Amino acid sequence: MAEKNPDKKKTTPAKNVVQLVASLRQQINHHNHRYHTLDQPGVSDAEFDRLFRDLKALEQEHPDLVSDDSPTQRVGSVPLPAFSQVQHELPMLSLDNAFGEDDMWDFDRRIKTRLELPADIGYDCEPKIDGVAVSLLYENGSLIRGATRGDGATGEDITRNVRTIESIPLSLMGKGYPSRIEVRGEVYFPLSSFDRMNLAAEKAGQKVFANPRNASAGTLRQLDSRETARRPLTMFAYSVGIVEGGELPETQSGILAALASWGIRVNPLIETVVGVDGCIEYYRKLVALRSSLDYEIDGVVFKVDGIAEQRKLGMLTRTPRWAIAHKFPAEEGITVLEDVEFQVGRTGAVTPVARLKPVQVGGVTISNATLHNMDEVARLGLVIGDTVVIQRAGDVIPKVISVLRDKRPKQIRQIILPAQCPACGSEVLQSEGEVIARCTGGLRCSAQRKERIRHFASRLAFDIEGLGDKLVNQLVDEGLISSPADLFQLTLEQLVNLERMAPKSANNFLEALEKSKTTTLSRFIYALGIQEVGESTARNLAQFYHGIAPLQQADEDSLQEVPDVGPIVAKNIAHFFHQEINHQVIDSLLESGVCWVEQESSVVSGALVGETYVLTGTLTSLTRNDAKARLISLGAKVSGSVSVKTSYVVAGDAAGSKLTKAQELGVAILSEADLLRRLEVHGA
Ligand code: JCF
Repeated sequence: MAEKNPDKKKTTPAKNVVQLVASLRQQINHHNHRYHTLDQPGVSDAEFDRLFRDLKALEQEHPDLVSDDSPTQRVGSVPLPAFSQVQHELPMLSLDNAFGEDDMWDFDRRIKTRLELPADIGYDCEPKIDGVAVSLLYENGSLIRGATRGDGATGEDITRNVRTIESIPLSLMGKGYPSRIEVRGEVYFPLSSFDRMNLAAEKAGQKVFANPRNASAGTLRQLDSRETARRPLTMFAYSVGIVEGGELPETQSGILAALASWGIRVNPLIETVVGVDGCIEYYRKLVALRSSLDYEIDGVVFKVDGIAEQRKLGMLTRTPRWAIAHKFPAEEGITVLEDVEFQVGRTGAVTPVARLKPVQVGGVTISNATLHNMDEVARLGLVIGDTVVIQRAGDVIPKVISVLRDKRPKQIRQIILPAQCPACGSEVLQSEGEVIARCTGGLRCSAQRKERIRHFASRLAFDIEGLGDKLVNQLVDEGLISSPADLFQLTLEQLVNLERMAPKSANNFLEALEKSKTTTLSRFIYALGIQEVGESTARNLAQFYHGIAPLQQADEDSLQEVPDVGPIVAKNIAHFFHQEINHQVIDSLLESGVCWVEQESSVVSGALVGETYVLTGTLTSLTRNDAKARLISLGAKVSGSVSVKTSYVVAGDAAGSKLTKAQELGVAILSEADLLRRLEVHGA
């Protein structure tokens, strides 16, 4: 934004000044692009500084000439109070993983089968950067918004921060770009700068970052963009989201080349290969190159190169069928098991947790690892005092993978499952044939209550900012809350009386609570914490029932009509709603103003929108769940009972009363073969 200088007379800049400013900007952008994007500096630092100083001086003399996309405007500005939310118009996907060559061959086979293509497929291969995914929106060539991935559907508006990143163009170069285009990429902290920064921070007694990934995430989420501007973040683009008002090439490699031609930074190691053999060769090459790169990679991404083929393959819940991440093997370390503690989870599961002598693994200090359950402890033959091999892969909790028996000391202690819950003292029971031991205290157990509240507040649930482990412990231990619903009854007075809670933080927390009240039905269902109802099942339930009341009343039979809900999950859900306390919690949440937008919008398009199917009888070439999921992915509804509203009844073998009813009502009847043809025609 231009600031007016009151001492200066308002002058209309002469035409040659306008031209000079434009020329300086053009030169600076050109050299910036060469230096930060192509890694091919064209002038000396001194020469570049001179151009920059000249431009700054001219802009100071003629504030009217300052524009948002001037290279002088990358310095950041005053802190924001908070980030606002961004709804991604197209979801930002994650990737399915392959952990070895077998998984790669399976991936390739699935693709060839679905595409009915016997010939080898062209794959685009990229290093998988261990950074932070961001979305950049360009309108008419100007960068107008930057956002984090968030949960894939909703991210945070970090426009001010991405504008400070030198390798991200404020305006696209060249021509031929669509009038509206969303560029997606991975922002990272170069390793060389990371080490330098941490060393300096350590000397100055300041906060050091655990690893470059945390440093990039922390830097991108700075409310003070001047701080972001001081750090040398950069980005590699890997794909596009929204594209309007223009055409892009019909291959992934072509799209990346087009992005590069518009000044976007694209990894020079990206290649297109043929078939799995080509992918495996690329993977091996990257394993060898890994330690020489100036960024961390945790694997390699393979994508079907043809966009038409990608479209035909479509997606699963949050990952595309046309891409896979071949992960590098996890990193290992050796340390001593000093103790084992038992943690009580959300559903009462009592889990042994290893307390380890702190050890560095892949640049991260590890002092805890999961032992899963007592069967695992027995399988490892583990005792306290043992020297163990631990493994960490990316973000997942480290685990103990083996015991070094010949290092066992004389002084050891056995690991014993406690008979009483360490949190509430209730009996711990392990049912016949079950691996998991559970605390029988239910919601009387403070550990279960805490975990339930933590889950409720977590990112994919209510996403309540500021409600971390410490605050949950404090609130439950002080007796201020015992269920998620109690959160919304908290008062400012109660909060400021807590230890280490300043009035400002208390206010922020109340605001975060208020903000979290507007949610979606699927997040709401997920947040309830029903055993084995994850994010994807919650979404299916939301799409099926369109409301919480019908779900609360659903019986096990009806629940099994929902895609991916089998007898066990149906039983868990029914059991959950059998408990009066859970209805009270839901009522109380709704009374305190929790609400969501009416329709779950995940599938609003598709070839079969408006059609309702009923499946009956036994299908032979696919499961009913699979059929349901594929119909729903095309926008169809799948119902459990036949009515005049039913569009088609699919009759498998030995179809019974539903088929009769369809014949009575004159509803169209499809065979299994008809269904398959229909699914295939529409690419599901
Ligand atoms: O470099 C990455 N971390 C990366 C992440 C690269 C990709 O090509 C990706 C990705 C996440 C999702 N592609 C998708 C679709």
